[in-house]
Amino acid sequence: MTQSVVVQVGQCGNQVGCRFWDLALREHAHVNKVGLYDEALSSFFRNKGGDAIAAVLIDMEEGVVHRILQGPLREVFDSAQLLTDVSGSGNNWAVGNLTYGSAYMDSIVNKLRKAAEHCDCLQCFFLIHSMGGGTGSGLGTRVLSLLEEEFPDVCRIVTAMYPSAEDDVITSPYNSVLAMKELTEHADCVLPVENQSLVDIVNKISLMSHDAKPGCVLKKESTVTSGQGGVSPTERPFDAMNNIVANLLLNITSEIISLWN
Ligand SMILES: Nc1nc2c(ncn2[C@@H]2O[C@H](COP(=O)(O)OP(=O)(O)OP(=O)(O)O)[C@@H](O)[C@H]2O)c(=O)[nH]1
Ligand SMILES: [Mg+2]
Repeated sequence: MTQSVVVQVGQCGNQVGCRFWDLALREHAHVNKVGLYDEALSSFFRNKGGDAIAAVLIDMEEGVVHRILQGPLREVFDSAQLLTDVSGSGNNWAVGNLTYGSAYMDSIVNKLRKAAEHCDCLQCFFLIHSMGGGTGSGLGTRVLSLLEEEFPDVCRIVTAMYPSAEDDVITSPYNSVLAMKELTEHADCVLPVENQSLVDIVNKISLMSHDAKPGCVLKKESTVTSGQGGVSPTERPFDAMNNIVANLLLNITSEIISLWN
């Protein structure tokens, strides 16, 4: 019984989303050594028409989604769940929200409906996106309003990554303000995550694990500190930060899942 569908939009949404799937699968493999499809998996994975992750991946650039498809996670994504364009939204909220939002509206709605059809008891959509980029903030919030129109009774939980003060994207404050208005109108619950705080946490963790004293609560190969064994063979920028978010989401959703089961 699949109960949640994850919608990952833009570079950040897809990178964080994939980190989440990676950790969820590794955590499940740790407790279910024989790799059987069970009730715990059924909250996010469907077992009809082949095992697949209950997710829709959207990015108006191809790079990130293509990289995901070259890694081990390609086995668990259905190509019908992916939507990409070539040039991205150029860090412009309006291009994501209005230009791509209108051009791809039908195809996004079809993919969302298809994902929902595979669920016996759909309870929740999890949207993951950045507030600073054009696709994540613009198209991401357009998807949110489409979800409200199409599935008014299904809960919409948004994980929104806020830019740090020294963000490279010059338009990120504007994009964030425009996206924030949409979140207040269309989301049921927003988990705001600030990139600067993630950087601070990563630095603190790295300090703790480097001068690990006896009795230190942090294990060396903990999934909080390292993405080792995960989807990408080498650590990429944002990986350590995204590990923190993926752990946060995993902890939150395990609560929801255990309540439902
Ligand atoms: N935490 C985190 N932040 C990210 C990641 N990738 C990008 N960002 C942040 O997200 C903002 C840029 O948004 P992106 O998600 O790259 O942009 P996009 O949604 O792909 O939109 P366009 O590239 O304009 O089409 C900046 O504030 C970046 O610092 C990531 O993997 N993790
Ligand atoms: Mg992009």
